[in-house]
Amino acid sequence: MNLDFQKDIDFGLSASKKTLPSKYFYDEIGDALFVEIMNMPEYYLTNAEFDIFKNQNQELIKALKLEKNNFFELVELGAGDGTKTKQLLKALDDQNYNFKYDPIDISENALIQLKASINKELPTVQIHPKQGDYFNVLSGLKASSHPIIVLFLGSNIGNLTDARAKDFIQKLDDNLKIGDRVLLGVDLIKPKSVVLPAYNDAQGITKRFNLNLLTRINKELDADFDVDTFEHKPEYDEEEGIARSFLVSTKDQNVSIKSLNKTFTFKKGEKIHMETSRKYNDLILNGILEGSSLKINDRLTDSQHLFADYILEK
Ligand code: AVI
Repeated sequence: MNLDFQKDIDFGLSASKKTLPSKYFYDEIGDALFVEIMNMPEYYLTNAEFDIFKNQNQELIKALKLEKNNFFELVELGAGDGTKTKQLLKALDDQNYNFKYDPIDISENALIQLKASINKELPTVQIHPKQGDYFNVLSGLKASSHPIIVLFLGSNIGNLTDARAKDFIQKLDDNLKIGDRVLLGVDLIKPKSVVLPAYNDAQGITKRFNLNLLTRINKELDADFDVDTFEHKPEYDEEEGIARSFLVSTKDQNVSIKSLNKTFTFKKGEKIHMETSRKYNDLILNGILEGSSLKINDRLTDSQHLFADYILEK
């Protein structure tokens, strides 16, 4: 039994405005649904960042100030399947840069698959996967004399509230030394007509992705959510630049969670806040970086200016 999961679900559903943490979307089914999301025509984020890695890898290398004769370590937080990163690794490898690649992930399985695919596609790249908490791994690297380049891609920082993103940056800052760099991928603020469909696709994959957390609670906490009685409703506030996903109860109902020994009441129309996806610009990012010693050095955007990879330096 995962006690954090139990505690977080209880806390979220007991709040006056119900909420569930989106970090729990990613069980085995959630991982597979997220792969489907990344392949949907409406979800522009993945293709846009891939475009930067594929078509501007030389510019990335320059902006990151990577030097051929100076060994460096590329540390990727939450590496996934590495599709984008492989473009950069290939460019570095082809040009004989001296580096190693350390993907960090909570999932041992994701790391095993990533190592196998890098060994096959880029056999001369040194890969050292590290399973565990990002900051535990980073603190272990702090003593190294060579530069650390942290990759945090995919607008994953966007799933944190601004307060949590600030905490995250602070912790990252604490675990880096002067001169280390961060490549931070963020989705840019843009019109609702582009953002909202990315979270409300025609095939209903994002809806299944959200509902899967209710199914996970049913399975892991012995609950009786009837997923057919919840509707998926994403919203996007263009001024703030924040997309939020909600599940809305279509009727008055009670849901019992046996492992908590509790029943939760839902009114017809009551919402559960499922996920925050913040979009960025320079001003917002500078606000998040305030108080840390990380500064924006550069930024690259895709050809349609949908997505940005910022280069930060400590
Ligand atoms: C992982 N993360 C950046 C995605 C996002 O865009 O917020 C998760 C996602 N949620 C719905 N679609 C994709």
